[in-house]
Amino acid sequence: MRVFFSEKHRLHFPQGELSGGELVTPYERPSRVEYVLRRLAERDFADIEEPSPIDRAELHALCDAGYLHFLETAWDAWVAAGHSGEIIASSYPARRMRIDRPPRDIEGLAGYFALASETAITRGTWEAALSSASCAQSAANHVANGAGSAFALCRPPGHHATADMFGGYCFLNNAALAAERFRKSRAERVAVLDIDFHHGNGTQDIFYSRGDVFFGSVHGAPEDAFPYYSGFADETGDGPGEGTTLNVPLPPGTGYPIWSEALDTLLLALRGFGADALVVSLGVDAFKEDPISFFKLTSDDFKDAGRKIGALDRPTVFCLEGGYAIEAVGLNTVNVLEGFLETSHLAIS
Ligand code: FKS
Ligand code: ZN
Repeated sequence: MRVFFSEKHRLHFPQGELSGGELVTPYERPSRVEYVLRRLAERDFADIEEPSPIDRAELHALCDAGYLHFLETAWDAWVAAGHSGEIIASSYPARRMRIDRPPRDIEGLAGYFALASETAITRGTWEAALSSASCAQSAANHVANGAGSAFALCRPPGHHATADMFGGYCFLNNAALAAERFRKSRAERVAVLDIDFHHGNGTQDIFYSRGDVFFGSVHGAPEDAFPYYSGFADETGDGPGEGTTLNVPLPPGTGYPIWSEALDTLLLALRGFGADALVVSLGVDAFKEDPISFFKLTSDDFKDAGRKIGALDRPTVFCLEGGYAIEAVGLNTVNVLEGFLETSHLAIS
């Protein structure tokens, strides 16, 4: 399985994440990727490629122009305004306030385009986000050209990012870009399967009224887990997309017996949908030792989950999302890929 990876992810390394009322070292940090690379090397995933440059047209087709302009220029505007820390959003257009008037002031604009305050923007964030997105595009391209599968080693992650909001460590929705690349190629119908512990609100939002892209997710119940305000079971899609969103929220303490049943439910729905290609939002924060999540999966469970996904036999792109039990992130991520390769008949290259 070919891996797409760019060292440019390092350009995004904020010093602070707002957590529990303190600024802590971000959970989503560059070393996560080192552990994945190390495990890939141990398990002979030697085919690692630099992604092609981002396809701007596809990025602009997916995202709001004002949002992209904000991401690209935010750091310079922040510095020009005399701020010395990192960009952290603190004011939001909440209920009944004006979302039709993006402010000129950069601090206000940051909140205008944010969905949460834990995620800082720094000097290199934009370039890192572009490189991450390009990994997803290149991986989808590789699979669209006939490979059975590919792994986009994305960092920063993407599934919380909507067309016009960042947050939850995400800036550009990598999985959605991969799905769109598939749609542009031979795939009439594409499915996104999100097994990250957190609900992929961004991906859901992007495809919510689309009948050609299915979104299925198993995640911590919104009553108890970020992103809190989406991911309920009654979100099923809209208009032409009615029935193409499927959420399985699960409570604190959930282990593999229940989690894997949810995965089976999602896979059955994907099968019924008749997806020509699959994008997996591959977060491994459902792991029992994850510091910010509450499921109880073991490393072996991730391998089994991979086997189940492989049994779908769809051309598949995996996009890395979350996972914060840093030293186990490599093992758990690669276990999913290995399980997949065990059962997928398409996974020849
Ligand atoms: C810790 C609260 C953490 C934010 C959680 C973000 C999760 C991000 C993720 C992604 F895949 F996007 F990286 N709140 N005090 O794992 O879903
Ligand atoms: Zn997550």
